[in-house]
Amino acid sequence: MTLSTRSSFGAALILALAGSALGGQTLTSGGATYSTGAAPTAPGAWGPASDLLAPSTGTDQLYQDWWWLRVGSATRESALMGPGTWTSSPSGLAFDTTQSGLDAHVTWQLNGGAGGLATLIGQLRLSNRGSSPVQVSAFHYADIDVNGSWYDDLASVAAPGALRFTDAGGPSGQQPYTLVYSASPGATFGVGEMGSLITSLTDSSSTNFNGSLAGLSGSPNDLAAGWQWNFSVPAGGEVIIGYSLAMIPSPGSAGAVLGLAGLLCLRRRRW
Ligand SMILES: [Ca+2]
Ligand SMILES: [Ca+2]
Repeated sequence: MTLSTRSSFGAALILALAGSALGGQTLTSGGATYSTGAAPTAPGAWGPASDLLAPSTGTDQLYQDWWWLRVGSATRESALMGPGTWTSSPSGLAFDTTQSGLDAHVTWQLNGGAGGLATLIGQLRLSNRGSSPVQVSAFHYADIDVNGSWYDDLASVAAPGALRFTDAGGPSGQQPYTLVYSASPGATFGVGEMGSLITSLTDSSSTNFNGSLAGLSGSPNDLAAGWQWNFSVPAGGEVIIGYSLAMIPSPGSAGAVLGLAGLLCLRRRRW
C-alpha cells in the first residue's frame, strides 16, 4: 500500500496510524506475504495498514483489514484495540486483548500453495468469563485492492458467504489475480466505496451491513468489504468466527477456494 495514492483519505489514515505505527507483524508462505501493523488504540481509529502480497507477482492485494466490535448496549462499533499481546509461531500470528469484558484472541494463518494460489485465514475467538451472556455484533473489514490497483475493482457474490473481487479488465486480462473473501457461517456482507465503508465502522453511530450489492454502481471503484456476525457469547463460553482471503491466479481455480468457508466455524462452548 502507498499512503500517497489515497489523497482524499490520506490525512485521516495518517492520523489513525499515528497511534499504531509500532510493531509490524509478517507471515510468509509459498511466496506469499501478509503483514499487519499494531492494533489501534482508540475506538474510532482505522485498523492498522496491512498488506497481502501475491506469490507469483508480488502485487499487494490489500490496503488494510481489521476487526470491529459492538458489544451489549453500545451504540457504535469500536475497533478491536491494543496494545495487547502479539505472538508469532510457525503456525501463524496471534493477538490477544480484552475489550468490553470479553477476552479476544485473533489469529492469522497464511497458506501458499501450488500454482500461485495463496489464502489468508483469520479467526476471532471471543471468550466470556462473566456470569451473564453478552450480545455481540462483530465485523471484519478488508480494503481489498485487486492486483495493487485500487481504483478499478469490481465486486460480485461468488457463493453464499463468499465475495469475489476482480479488476475492471477481468481476471483473464493483464492483471492476473482474483480475490475471494469468505466468511464463516451466519455472516452478512457489506460492500462499498472504501471511504464510506470504513466511516460506517469508525463513526459514532451504529451500523449493520445489508448483504446487498445494490448500492454499487457497477462501475470500477476503490472498494472495501466486510462481514458482520451477530451472536451471543454465553457466560463461561466462547464463540469463534473467521474469514478467508484467497488470492486466485486464474478463474478456473476459484471453485477449490470457495470450500474454505466450510473450514471456519461458529462455535459455542462452556469450559
Ligand atoms: Ca485493482
Ligand atoms: Ca480498495
